[in-house]
Amino acid sequence: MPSIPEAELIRLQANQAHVRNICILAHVDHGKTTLSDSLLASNGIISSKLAGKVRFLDSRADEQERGITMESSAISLYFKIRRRAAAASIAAAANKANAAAAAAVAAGGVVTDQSNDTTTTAITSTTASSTEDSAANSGASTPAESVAEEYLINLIDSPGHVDFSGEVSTASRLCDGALVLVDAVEGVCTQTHTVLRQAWKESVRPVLVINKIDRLITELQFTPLEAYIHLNKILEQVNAVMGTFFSENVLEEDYRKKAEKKKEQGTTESTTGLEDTFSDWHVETQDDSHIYFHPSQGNVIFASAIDGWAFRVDQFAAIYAQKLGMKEGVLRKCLWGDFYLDPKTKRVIGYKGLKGRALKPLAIHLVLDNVWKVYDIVVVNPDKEMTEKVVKSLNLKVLPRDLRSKDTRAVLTTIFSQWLPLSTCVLLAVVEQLPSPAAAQKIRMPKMLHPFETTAPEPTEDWEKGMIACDPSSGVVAYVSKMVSVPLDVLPKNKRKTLSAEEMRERGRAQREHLVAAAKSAEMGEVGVHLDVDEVLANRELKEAEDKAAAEELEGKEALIGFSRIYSGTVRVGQKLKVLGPKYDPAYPTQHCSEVTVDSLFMIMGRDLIGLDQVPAGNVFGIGGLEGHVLKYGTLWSAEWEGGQNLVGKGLETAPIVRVALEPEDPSQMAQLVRGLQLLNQADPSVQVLTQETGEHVILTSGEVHLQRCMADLRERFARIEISMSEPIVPFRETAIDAPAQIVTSSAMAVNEAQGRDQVAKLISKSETGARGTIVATTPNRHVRFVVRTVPIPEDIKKYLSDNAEQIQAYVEDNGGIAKNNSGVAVLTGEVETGEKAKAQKKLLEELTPLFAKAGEEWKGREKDILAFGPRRVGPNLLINQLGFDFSRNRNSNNTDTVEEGHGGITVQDMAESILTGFQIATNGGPLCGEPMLGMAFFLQEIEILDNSQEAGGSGGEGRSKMAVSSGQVITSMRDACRLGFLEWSPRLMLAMYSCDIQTTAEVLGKVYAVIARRKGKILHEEMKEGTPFFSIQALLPVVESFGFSDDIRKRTSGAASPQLIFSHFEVLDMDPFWVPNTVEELEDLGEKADRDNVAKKYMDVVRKRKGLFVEQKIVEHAEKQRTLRKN
Ligand SMILES: Nc1nc2c(ncn2[C@@H]2O[C@H](COP(=O)(O)OP(=O)(O)OP(=O)(O)O)[C@@H](O)[C@H]2O)c(=O)[nH]1
Ligand SMILES: [Mg+2]
Repeated sequence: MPSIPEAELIRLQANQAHVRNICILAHVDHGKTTLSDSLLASNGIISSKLAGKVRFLDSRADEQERGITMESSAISLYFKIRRRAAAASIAAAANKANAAAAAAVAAGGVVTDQSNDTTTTAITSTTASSTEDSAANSGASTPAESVAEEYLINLIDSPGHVDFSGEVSTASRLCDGALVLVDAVEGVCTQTHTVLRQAWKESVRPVLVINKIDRLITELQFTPLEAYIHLNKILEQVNAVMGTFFSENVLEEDYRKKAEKKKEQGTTESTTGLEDTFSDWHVETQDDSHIYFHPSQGNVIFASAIDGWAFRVDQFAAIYAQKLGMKEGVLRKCLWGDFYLDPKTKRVIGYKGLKGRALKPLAIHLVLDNVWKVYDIVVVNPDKEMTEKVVKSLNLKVLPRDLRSKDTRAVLTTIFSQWLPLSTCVLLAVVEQLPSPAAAQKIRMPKMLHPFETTAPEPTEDWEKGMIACDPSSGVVAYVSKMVSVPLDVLPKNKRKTLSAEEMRERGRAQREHLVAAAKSAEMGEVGVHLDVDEVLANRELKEAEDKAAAEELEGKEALIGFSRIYSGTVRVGQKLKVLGPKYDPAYPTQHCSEVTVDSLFMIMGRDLIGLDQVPAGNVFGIGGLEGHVLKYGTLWSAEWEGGQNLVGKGLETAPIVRVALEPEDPSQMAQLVRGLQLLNQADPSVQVLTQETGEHVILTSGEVHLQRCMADLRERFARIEISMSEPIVPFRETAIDAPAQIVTSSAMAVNEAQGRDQVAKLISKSETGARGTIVATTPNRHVRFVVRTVPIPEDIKKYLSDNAEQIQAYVEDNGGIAKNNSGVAVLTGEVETGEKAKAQKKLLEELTPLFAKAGEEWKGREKDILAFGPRRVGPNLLINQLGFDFSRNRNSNNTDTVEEGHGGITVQDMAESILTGFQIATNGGPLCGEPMLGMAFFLQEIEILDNSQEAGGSGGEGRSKMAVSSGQVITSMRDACRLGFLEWSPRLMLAMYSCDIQTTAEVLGKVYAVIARRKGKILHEEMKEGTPFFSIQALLPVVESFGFSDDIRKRTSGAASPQLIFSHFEVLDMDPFWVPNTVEELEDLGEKADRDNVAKKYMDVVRKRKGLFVEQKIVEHAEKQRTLRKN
């Protein structure tokens, strides 16, 4: 099949109604890349024989090697349909109405029924010769009554592995429609949920593809009836997921409406019960039928990507309608569900009409039986004669040589590629079911621009109108969702032009003539320029060498291309545009905003790029010249328009949890590493690149596979040097629980003392009279004394704080207020000026109040005294003011009466900032191993300025310098007091946990369990997948134990199981890291330090060692051979 000329594709970009931007989404390994292969083959990009085998879009070596996609790739495809004129007009009308029911035109419009009932189950041709999708036929004469329609389909293949979920969000942001694949055997998996949710959030319309149907036939050996039941179950599962999104939405909207109404009515009025019933009733009546998948709606495709076939049931409706004497539209509705063919009356009957007869549903009778039959005679019980008969009856043109092939799978592919070609079915569904950019933007844009409004206001601004109308003549608005790094030699301007065969022949001829002429002139001794053959050859070599050198220079260099979607206007090369960064805020139009000149534009064709001069609204494209302006994503805005709007959305990125420190093997190559890291940071939205205080370069990745890909990228593309990598650093949290007091304080103190603070420890000591966790601290200069009590936060509040970091952030971040308030400390009830912050504060207080009230007397009402959250001002630890006076007010404010004056004119309020800093430092690194604390509250109970300070008194100036000294000392004292208070309780480590989903067969179940148990995982849930021999297991696994886990499982189960790991939460490891054996038995069993058994201690020591902290351990220096006493 010849490939499509570039010019055709470029021409189609401008025809908006005929453009579709789609992505393929699914759980890992459900067949996305294999499916896209068939689509590429239809455009002649790869040979159709190789489709499904090469996985062309997995262009990286590691992708091919591992068999999973790691980066999304885009490609533009051409699709041509020829419809009957009448059908085409229906289609146009349907398109206009944007009705999903556009399926009315399906392939059937022109299908000729050429079936002869030679086999028992009638196999009928739905050959799509009439809906040809290739350019091969584009030149052929078209029948007078048919109309050709051409489409441009911009397709993005996304990865399914959970480590790369970030790529799914970028892909769905750019697209209007999605093909959501589900493996017919595995059914709905975790990532299927995730991608469906992402599509829902982005208002991307999905089409469901149930892939790998062949596995039901050949692997599970289902009968068509069993398969029908199984497929229905999958449909139910997917629809159930869609249903939850819908009801969530409705409830949310309902809540919002109610809130708005309340506001209107004034806050004093409370809503009556009547309204509630009204809204409940309202929920029930919302029509949600449009969101579900059903084969009769045309939004479900059944496919086997590997065997290259796919169908929607309406293809069969077209054929059988005539045969059964029914209207096509009616039959289409009956081809899936409880509909049967009454053999006597030849009429379609419902379930009631069965009257106890055992008839097959139409879906089996007319659809599945046919597919099963072909598999049966070709692969399962090969029967050459029958195959030939069937091929003939289907009127397929298969060469006898192909039919006789020993490779039954190849025969199968050949038959199916003509009977139910995958690309035609899928592309047709895309064209009919998924919206054009203009239709999609009408719905998506208002949601994107006003995510919090129930009904978006009428557009008033030009840019709003342009975006909603997808107007190519308006100003430019585009969104860059990702920076892709491409080798420089791929750029069209650097590509050595590939010559066509004709050009090459022409060139050869010219050169030969030249040589002959030169030889002749030399012979004849003509005067003039003497050109000898050697010289010509030498010239040529020189030229080639130059070319080669130029190519070599480009080799290995990378350029960054913005992967973008244009919503409005037409972007042109050389145009000037504004770039709005992700932090851009229309309120501050000059910040995070810069200007760029468009350097180049591209159509992305997998690993190739086609240079463009302009791109009109509604297309996905690549853009050059953004390097240095866009880091990971950004918005492009017409330079003529004032202001702008930030289009950056919320992604799916999994929290980056795996952290490694990197350094070049050769220290002199540090600069390359830094440059490489910069590139990596830009090219991958989910990686975080940091430089730690220690100067170490650290990357944070979302999982092990992601880490390996980043390392491969760094080594081979971005830095191109050898890099050594530290052991992965896994985060822990430190917390304390209220267990009976242990005799551990001595050991805990040992840690403190070892840190060289024994002297301080005397100044900071346990209060003799106070409750558990109360610490009295005095600064070394004995100027300030304070009492702080540490208490573990009750479970409910802790959960709230951990889950609502965003809310807290909204309160703290917008908090210019805190800085303005001179002392820097503001209680949660403090006055705040700005709207957003006030809202966040109100919400926080509202939600915390009942939780605090429930937590007991000690907590009740304390939410109003929260001075700070920590660490980093947003964490799940609290500093609470229990002083009984306002600690936050500074002396300049009016209520001086509460201010306690100390000596030298220094007040306790002057120390507020230091107390706060001490608290932040302590919560950022606890006493166990310097990891952040989680769930600790610190009650500041007393603070005073002492008059017995050694250098007390003095004038104001002296006082100020003393204050500087004291504030420094207060910071360290506060930090140590918090840490010591923490140790007064029963300290525990918290482990980062992965939630882990594994699908496996019963035979290897035992092995999977063994691996999980050895790595200290916990099985949460185990379930047999109904109707299949598969088990699905859910487990929790500590991240520290997870390295090599996937490989381990794969190896032990010979590849039968592969886990998906997603970071879930931090969990308390209920084991005292300071526990040492006390009884004689324990000592005998576990040794003096029990380091074999105390896992918590082991983890703690590893971290301490890494951080260079003191580790209590015995080193045997002069070991002698041991003798066992008992033997002597
Ligand atoms: N039996 C069968 N196997 C299939 C089918 N489609 C794909 N496969 C196989 O499933 C495996 C995964 O296919 P891919 O296309 O790489 O899956 P993917 O969804 O792109 O995977 P990721 O991109 O890593 O998420 C490959 O071994 C394919 O050969 C199918 O229709 N039937
Ligand atoms: Mg893939």
